[in-house]
Amino acid sequence: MVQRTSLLKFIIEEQRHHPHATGEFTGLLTDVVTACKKISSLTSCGGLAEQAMGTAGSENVQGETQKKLDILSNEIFIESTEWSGNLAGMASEEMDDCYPVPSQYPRGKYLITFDPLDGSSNIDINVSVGTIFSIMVAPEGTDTVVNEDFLQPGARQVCAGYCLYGTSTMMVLTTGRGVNGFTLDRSTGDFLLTHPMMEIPADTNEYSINQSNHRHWEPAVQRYIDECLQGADGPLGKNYNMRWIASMVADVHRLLCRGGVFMYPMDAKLQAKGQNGKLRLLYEANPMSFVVEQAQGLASTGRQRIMEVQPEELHQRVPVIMGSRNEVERILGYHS
Ligand code: AHM
Ligand code: MG
Repeated sequence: MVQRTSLLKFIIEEQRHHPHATGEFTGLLTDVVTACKKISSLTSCGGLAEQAMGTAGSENVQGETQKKLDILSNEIFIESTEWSGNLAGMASEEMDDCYPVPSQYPRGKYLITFDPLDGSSNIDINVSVGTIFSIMVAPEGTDTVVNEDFLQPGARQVCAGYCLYGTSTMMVLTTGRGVNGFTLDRSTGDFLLTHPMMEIPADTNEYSINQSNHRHWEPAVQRYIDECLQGADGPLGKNYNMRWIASMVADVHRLLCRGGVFMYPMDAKLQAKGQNGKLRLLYEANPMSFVVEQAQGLASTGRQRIMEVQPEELHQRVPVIMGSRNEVERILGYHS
């Protein structure tokens, strides 16, 4: 039988590369893993968990309808991570403001931002969803955490990753030393290393975009997709394939496994609503950019490296273009 490294063993071995590590980070990551296992168990019940299905009758701060599972997953994430003394505070797509760790618990040095259940429009139809998270260090000298403490560029993340609730449950993460993927073994409850040092091929012939927004896109994106559609007869000289799951975790996971470009670019429809993109910088774009860059890919707004964007507010949105290096470079060339 193949002997696979467990995620816990992997994290502890990683810790040994940092001689001054106190174990706080390892503790935090262990709590994140627990949260994701619980959310995995909940989402896999599907229609059997009737009390968890459907809309919650509320909207988040961004005016989007919240599903009951969005709120339950958010609660699970908080309960699993707030108590152990590793965190100073958290911020979530599903909460208006940040959540400082309650005073009855010791305060740690880390901050975490997360989207507890990304792609939740897919819940009711039994299609893959996921959790995305990003860990950074709280600014020194802060007592009670405030929203401004989270406004750090993605380049300052110390760890980021996602958990994909698909045909199998997978945790994929980076601490800045490559990207590793672990699959949940349901018989033991362990995540085991199945995808070591994931690398995105530099070239691809697969793209992922909500093509129904074509008429609203900027000319650079329209040009690129039009050229893909021309296939071998057009300037790109090869045939392309298109995939759109409408679940960022699943769409980005695919490009991590076999290459591709994922885009949620700026468009006139979003602009008319006063939005600078669809996806959120702190909960979606930054963590996924860290993972993609660590797997040799690129992640950009079209005009700037996503991880260099200075966040100005907690729920800020950005255009996202990420994936196979050569293809993303081509699209960036069209923007300039
Ligand atoms: P969510 O965080 O509310 O689930 O929204 C983010 C999701 C992404 O997972 C996905 O890429 C995108 O929204 C899908 O958008 P669309 O509905 O335009 O296809
Ligand atoms: Mg989301």
